[in-house]
Amino acid sequence: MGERPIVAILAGSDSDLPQLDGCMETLKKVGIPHEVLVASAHRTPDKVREYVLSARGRGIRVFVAAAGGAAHLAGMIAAHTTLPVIGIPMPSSPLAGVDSLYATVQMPPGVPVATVSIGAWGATNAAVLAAEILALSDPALEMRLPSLRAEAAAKIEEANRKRNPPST
Ligand code: RP5
Repeated sequence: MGERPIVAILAGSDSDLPQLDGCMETLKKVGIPHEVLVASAHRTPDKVREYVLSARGRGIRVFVAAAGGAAHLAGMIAAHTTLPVIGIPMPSSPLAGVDSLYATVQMPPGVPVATVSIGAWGATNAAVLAAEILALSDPALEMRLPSLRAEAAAKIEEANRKRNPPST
């Protein structure tokens, strides 16, 4: 996508990226330019801070942050910006994402992280939620959003057609 990114997707590790395919695909489907950065709240804290502080000036409007275990990435981003932050808890550790869910969702009052479900489900929903936020000030995007729901409904109907083929 050649346009300037308006959604920033941060992942705490390279190992999180396979969970995030649905996020990128969904943003692409509705034509939202985005960029992806691997940066860790614990391993590269300065990189996260610098990236977040420069993001608004570069056109970023929504952050999506995916991290696992003691998942502080989304919260750390939220600490440095008043742009909306969507957190995706990753199922990386032996606790399978329950740890990441608690770490991401339990932000103190005043510094919110909109937390979606664990793993790939949450990754897709993070993109949909980002699109819904951006659509509030983008009528053309608003018009494109129903296509996502229509696609999901069509899949259900296709499953029914396969299960109950029309009799000839
Ligand atoms: C977290 O630790 C990352 O977000 C990842 O989910 C998890 C494991 O990271 P790696 O050890 O695979 O780099 O910070």
